[in-house]
Amino acid sequence: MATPTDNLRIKGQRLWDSIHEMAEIGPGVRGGNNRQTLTDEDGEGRRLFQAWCEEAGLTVTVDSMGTMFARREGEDKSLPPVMVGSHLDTQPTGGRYDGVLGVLSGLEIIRTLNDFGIKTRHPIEVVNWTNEEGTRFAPAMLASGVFAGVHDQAWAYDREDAAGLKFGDELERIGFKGSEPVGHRKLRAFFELHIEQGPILEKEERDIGVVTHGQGLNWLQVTLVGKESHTGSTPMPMRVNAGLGMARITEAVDEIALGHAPLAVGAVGHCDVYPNSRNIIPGKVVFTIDFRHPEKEVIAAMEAKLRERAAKIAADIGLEMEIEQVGAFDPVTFDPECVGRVRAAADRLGYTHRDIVSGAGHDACWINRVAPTAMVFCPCVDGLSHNEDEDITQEWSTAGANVLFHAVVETAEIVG
Ligand code: HGY
Ligand code: MN
Ligand code: MN
Repeated sequence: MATPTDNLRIKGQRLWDSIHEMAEIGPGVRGGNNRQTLTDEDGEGRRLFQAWCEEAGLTVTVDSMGTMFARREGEDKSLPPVMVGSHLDTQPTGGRYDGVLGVLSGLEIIRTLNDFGIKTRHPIEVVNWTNEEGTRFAPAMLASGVFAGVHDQAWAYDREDAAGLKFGDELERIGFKGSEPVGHRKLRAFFELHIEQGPILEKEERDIGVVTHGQGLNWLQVTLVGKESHTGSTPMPMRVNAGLGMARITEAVDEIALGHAPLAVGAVGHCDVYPNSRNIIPGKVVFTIDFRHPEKEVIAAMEAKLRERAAKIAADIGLEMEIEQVGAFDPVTFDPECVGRVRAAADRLGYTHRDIVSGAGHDACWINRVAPTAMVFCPCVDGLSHNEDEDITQEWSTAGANVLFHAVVETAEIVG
């Protein structure tokens, strides 16, 4: 059914310019970004986003987890807003588009509505969720998790980074500890545009991914304690090498994931070795395992197998072992009505598309618990992300933002 806005498009060049202006804040060492959550660079990026929102006539509020909501009033102020956004924080060696594309596409929707003087019945709010990445402060999607009632705010405030700094203190330090209670806002729906962070769309030459589901995630932190001693003079049979334990468990993670091919994935991405000296056998290691799969039962089976194999590896070497879950969420099924709007918009606008399951976690995965939620994916070059070489084309960003625009505006209901 034709609608008055069918021929409306966002301004792709304006979006592209904003993305690359944001990318100048917290530059990486190879052309990407290092704008980790609650750092000075994150604060600078937030202030630039706030300035742009205010230039576009939006009212910006900040909640007590630092999440930013930039509101365009609806004709009926009493209606719950349609929210659209993602995250501005990046990995330490992150790309320029992971998260940023989704936040600034939300702003581009507002800019386009302003250009044409279009009003909507529901208010629209552009959102920047705090600490999506979960690198500096585990777990990932921390603020959207508190918003969805999954995490307790006091627990979140106590999360510490590698230097022992607390989340709550750092939020205050950068000036984004807002007064609004978290999760206080009821919403009509939430939409998030994100790069796929995988190879499927580019390989199949599709413009758009219609995200129907998100796979589940399980982060297990393993601590192994052995005995520090001289790497030169300690006879091999006398060693209690925590580093060896980590190496064997890392191999086991790979085997367990491959044992559930083709969809299961597993890796160790973070590790701290103590005392981390060239000529001391590691007395202690702390490392994190990341298991993911679209089915909850398989994630549980991988964890059980890991615990069994790790216990044997530790016993064989004589290591003490502790395994703690530091992050997890079940597989997600997004809202069929919102997903249908994304698919219909891609069709109407003439973009090639396919349904897809998200391999990465997103704020949308938590918000789906408290409001109808859907995601739009655009391709990324070689499926690469969480790497400074992450890259997309302007056409892909424009197509994704156009589909997002139509899904959001249709849900917010144009007036007049
Ligand atoms: O880990 C994730 O999937 C997300 O990038 N934080
Ligand atoms: Mn992301
Ligand atoms: Mn990411």
